Amino acid sequence: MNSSSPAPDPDVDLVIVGAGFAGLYMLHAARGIGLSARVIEAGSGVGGTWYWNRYPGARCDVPSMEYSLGFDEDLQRDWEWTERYPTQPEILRYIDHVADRFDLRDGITFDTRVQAAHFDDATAAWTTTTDGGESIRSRFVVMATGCLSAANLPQIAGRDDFAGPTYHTGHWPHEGVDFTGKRVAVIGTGSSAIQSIPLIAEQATHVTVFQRTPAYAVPAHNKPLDPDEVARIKDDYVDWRAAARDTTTGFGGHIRTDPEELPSALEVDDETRRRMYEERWEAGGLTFLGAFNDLLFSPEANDTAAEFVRSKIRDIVEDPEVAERLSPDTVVGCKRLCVDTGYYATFNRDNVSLVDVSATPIDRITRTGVEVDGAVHEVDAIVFATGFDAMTGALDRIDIRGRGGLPLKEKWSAGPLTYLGLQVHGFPNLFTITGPGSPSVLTNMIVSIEQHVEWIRDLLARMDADGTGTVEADADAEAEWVAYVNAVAELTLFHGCSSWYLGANVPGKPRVFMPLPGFPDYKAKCDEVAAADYEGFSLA
Ligand code: FAD
Ligand code: N01
Repeated sequence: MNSSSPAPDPDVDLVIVGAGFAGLYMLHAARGIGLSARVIEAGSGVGGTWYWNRYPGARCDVPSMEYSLGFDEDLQRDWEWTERYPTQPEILRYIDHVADRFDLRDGITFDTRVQAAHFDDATAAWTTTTDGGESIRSRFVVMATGCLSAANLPQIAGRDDFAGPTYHTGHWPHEGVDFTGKRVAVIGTGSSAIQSIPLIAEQATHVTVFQRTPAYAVPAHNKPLDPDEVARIKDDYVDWRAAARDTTTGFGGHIRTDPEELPSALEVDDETRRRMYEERWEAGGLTFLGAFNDLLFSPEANDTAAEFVRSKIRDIVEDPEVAERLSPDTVVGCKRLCVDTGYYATFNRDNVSLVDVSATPIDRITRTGVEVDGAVHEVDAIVFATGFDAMTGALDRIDIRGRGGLPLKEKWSAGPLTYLGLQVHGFPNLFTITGPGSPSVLTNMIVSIEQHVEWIRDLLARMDADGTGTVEADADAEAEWVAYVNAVAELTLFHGCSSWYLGANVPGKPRVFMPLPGFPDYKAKCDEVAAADYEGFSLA
């Protein structure tokens, strides 16, 4: 530490909240530049998302060779993934390996929730308090709290009256759940539901799915990895990762066609368009939306993709009435695209039924079931696959106060305001990893996490070298950035539905599009800011 640090006697240079990919890499990076750091984690182990989301079928849908850390050549060469889309246990084993490999565990306090983080103007230090009764003083606080870590439990009347067990996919019991012989309600049809319903249906006596908005899902075509292909990737891993960082979403660089070289969906004939969608459908995965260059910009182009998926649903689902109910009529990709294994086909099973709650919402949960339109669907267990208070939820649940005691919640009362998604004016030395206003959830999150951690690391190293005490986003830079993020989002079709990207899934949450589309331009901007001696930030 530089001896001219103005913070008198901090306990530690950095407090990092969260021990998912972001918190772990931040700890490693801080230690790498000689800073002391402590991670506080609510869970009993590392892994974040992959520690909590243990529901049947939980997997990533960015391929494993890409959904993995790229900062260490030996790590990426040594680790052997088994599948194209690994399961939650395999990803958790990987994160455990990372924690052990880089000796990170001694820097983490588990089973401890951060309740507050307050900035003291006089000493320019943060005090972080935990539910364990500890107060930790630090120069910096890094919120690695996750974009999808604050579970959203809908306020349905009678929720606590239900006599049987209830589960949220994001807080799944570690010992697993045996649904054999049970009638199960699943509320929600987003990615978590789409992954879990086929497996729950294989076990349960009956599954009743309560659908408010039908989802678009493209097949995963998951498979074991081909050792030859893995070897080829590893031979060229650095360039391969660089190509991924050069795509809008931070993955798929090797199969990418430059968006400028892709045609519009409207400039090809029907047969060519159908063939191109078929090719993507057969390849499987999220790159379906990369078939044409205007699917997220032009409603007419988007509708060709939407109609293609609807035609697939009609092909797969035997009962035309059920197929119709499962078919979305919204913009495909407006809500995050789901990647499925047998989801639509599950509705051909005799033990699966679909209840449409779009027009008549769930009235209440009773002692014995879920009541819709006056009829009770009797069940033995309820699964809430109802998602998360995304991007701001985990931060909102902490009492964060900046200069003059300003609560972050108050500053963000009309929606999140950040500069680069990294900092908030009025909150010096506080950083958010993959915060609102950065590409985060629109990308391969590992790529975004690594970029954020490395950017913060370089800034902290620079501050430490020259004795800078505080860094704070300027008000003007923040206002311009927020306007820019809104302007970029306005160019897209992301406003065309009630998604969690907009906060629309949480009653009362301001409706603001939170992530920024486009990883390469964003990264270039962050690099430019750093090269211009952190333009838009005040270093004092
Ligand atoms: P997290 O992994 O969410 O970790 C945050 C940690 O902070 C948690 O452990 C939490 O307990 C802790 N925390 C929060 N608040 C506090 C507090 N107050 N005190 C103490 N600890 C706290 N992304 C992709 O790119 N590709 C995918 O295929 C993909 N699949 C996903 C599948 C599921 C089921 C889910 C839910 C998300 C998926 N994501 C995916 C997004 C995923 O969240 C990120 O990829 C990544 O794991 C986030 O890492 P993180 O460290 O930023 O946050
Ligand atoms: O949550 P969601 P999720 N009554 O918000 C419904 C990542 N992820 O956990 O759409 C009835 O998508 C809600 O309905 P509606 C990924 O980024 C990835 O599934 O709001 N229904 C919706 O259908 C993903 O996007 C994977 O009308 C109610 C569902 O609950 C994100 O995490 C796997 C309701 C919630 O869907 C979140 O996914 C899992 C109510 N009162 C997660 N309240 C991969 O495959 C909510 N709903 C990589």
